[in-house]
Amino acid sequence: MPNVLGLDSSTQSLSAVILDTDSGEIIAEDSVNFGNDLPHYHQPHGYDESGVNGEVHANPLMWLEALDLLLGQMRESGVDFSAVMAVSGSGQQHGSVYLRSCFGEKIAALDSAQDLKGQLAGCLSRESSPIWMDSSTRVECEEVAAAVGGDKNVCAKSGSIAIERFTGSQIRKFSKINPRAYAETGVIHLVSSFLASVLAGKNVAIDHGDGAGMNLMNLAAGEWDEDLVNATADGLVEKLPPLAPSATISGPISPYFVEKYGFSPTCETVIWSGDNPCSLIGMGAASPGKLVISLGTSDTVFAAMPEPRTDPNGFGHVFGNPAGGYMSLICFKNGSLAREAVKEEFDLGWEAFEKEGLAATPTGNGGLMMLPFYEPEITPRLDTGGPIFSQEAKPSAEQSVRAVLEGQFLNMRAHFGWLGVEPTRVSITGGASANDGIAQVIANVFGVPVDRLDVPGSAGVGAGMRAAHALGGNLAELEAAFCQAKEGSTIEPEAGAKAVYDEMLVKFEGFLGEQG
Ligand code: XUL
Repeated sequence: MPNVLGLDSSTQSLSAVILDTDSGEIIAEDSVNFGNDLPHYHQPHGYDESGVNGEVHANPLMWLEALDLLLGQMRESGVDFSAVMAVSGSGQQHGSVYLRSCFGEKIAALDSAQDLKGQLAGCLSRESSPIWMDSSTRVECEEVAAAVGGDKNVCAKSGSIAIERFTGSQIRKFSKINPRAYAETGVIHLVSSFLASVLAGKNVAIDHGDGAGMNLMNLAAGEWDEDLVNATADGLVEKLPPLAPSATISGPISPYFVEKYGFSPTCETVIWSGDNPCSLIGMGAASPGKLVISLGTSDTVFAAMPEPRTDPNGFGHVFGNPAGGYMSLICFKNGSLAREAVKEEFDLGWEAFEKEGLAATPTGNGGLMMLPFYEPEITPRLDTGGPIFSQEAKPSAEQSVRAVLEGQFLNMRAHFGWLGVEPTRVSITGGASANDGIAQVIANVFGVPVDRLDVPGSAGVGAGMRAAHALGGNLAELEAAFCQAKEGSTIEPEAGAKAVYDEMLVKFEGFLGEQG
């Protein structure tokens, strides 16, 4: 089996991994950080920080320049792209790129003596791209929902209620504030399909994984939903690329990359997906049964779903699973944000969150509970104005550490039931996943073993695995090769702990309910 390249265009960086599917090894890895390596865009964290009223945009030319820079620096360091048989990628979800009709012709005839940015800058009909952090479209969400009979209908059709960061409301806003530029737009791509098109040298499809994050795709049909598209903006259907299954091969890589970086002219391009669908693959969780918890600034919970279901409360999302079927994604805003707030309040180190630190307090914290919502939470949608405790006396530092962790993972348990997934294992990823104490609380709250995988950047690895899968590779074999638990890293639940949390969950749900 061949070498495959997985790219990951995330909020802050563009990274690449080359997987040798014979040996099961990652043979090359590299990354470009937008803030450090491309400082002239003045977007130190990958987006313009001067946006007002919740607007968060990024410069799409920065993503193009990053692609040239990354491939160039890999080639210089001796990477042989001629051995790569297929390439796919992962993009931060929801972000959109607005292009004139000439984009298709331009990417079909790129000159390898010039760069991507210079040749494609003139194709942008909107200079900046709204990204997933943008929350400026409350009004447009309400308008779209009202036009199709309410959020219940939006959710039943698209897998999510109308969400500010999702692409549909962002497109609607653009069509309202700049109708002329909207009219000049020939094609609207996601970050994923934009970069996939550049690699393929032609406009390619949006996959069902990322397409589901737009509030425009009919989840059951895997096609654009006429009602949602019409409710979003005039003439939108002609501007949307087609939708296709994630394992779609879009043809050989554009000559630009052959001439400039030494790719083989027979290297296949596979359409890209969103970072969460790619992570599902990269975490070895493509089949139902495994729950993945990603511990980041926000925490996310995702899992393959045995059947399509939507969250009756409207907090969770359903996307296409790149391996076929569906996946869920639930996002909790107060992730490391809340853990760090406790750490800072008591001037603690991370060892306070390790097993030894947690040993100072009992499982269940003697009944003390915390709603760990330092910032307004989105699951559930609740603004408590800061954390709330179930007792009046001020908790100690040790009690607060346990309370924030138990509160976070009980809140996850309280909100993932609609998936219909009874997890037999939980895999954790993200910065805080290395912490044994945090992993132990997760194992105890869910009552199942917790694995830490040996995957450096699950979205990029998942993109590479998707490329191999599209070429005919066996996904189970790819998972066995690339998604193994790190040796000695599995944490088993402690005896009796699950029973404590089963009882506590009922009280926690009541406590949540009291907040209205
Ligand atoms: C998911 C979401 C984020 C982005 C981050 O709905 O908004 O996870 O995909 O890259």
